[in-house]
Amino acid sequence: MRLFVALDLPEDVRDGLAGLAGGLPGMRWVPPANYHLTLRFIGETPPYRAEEVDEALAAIRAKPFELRLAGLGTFEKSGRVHSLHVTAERTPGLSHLQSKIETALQRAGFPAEKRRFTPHVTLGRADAVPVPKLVDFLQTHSLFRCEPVTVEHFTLFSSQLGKEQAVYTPEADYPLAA
Ligand code: 3AM
Repeated sequence: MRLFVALDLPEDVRDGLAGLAGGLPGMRWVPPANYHLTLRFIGETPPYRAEEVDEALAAIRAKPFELRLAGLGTFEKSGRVHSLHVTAERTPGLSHLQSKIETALQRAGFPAEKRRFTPHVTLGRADAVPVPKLVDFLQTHSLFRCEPVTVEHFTLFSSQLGKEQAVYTPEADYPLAA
């Protein structure tokens, strides 16, 4: 299974984010059901290792926290924008949970994630979006923000890559307790 650890998002936040989708030629918008905030990408994992991942995640103790989504951003590769996202504030609660997950997975024998944690929710992937249109879109929505949400669990997802969109399936939920 191809696994990743993420926060899912409540309906009203999904609705708010879905309101941003549209009006950009060349953007493949993520279906609202697929919105998530990745905490750790794990990748292809055999079943016995998936069980170890589950045990490692289940042992994590962390407190609920407020998630704040505000502002838009893009990721680029070789000077070309490849995705558009809403940015999440790197609050202590979010950073704490992400580093607990990273530590738990390293202890379970997974190699360290080399990329810096940049919390975000991907809205769309860019095929060939005209730059002026993208700049205009980013300016129009620069003040976008969601009501803060209290995060009370995190989730292990499996991902099946499809031709159009990936299918994400929640495999296990892990509560955060005060
Ligand atoms: O949360 P987002 O949408 O930014 O791009 C993939 C998606 O990110 C990312 O994991 C999330 C769930 O699929 N992803 C896919 N392959 C990856 C890899 N090899 C990866 N992240 C890191 N390394």
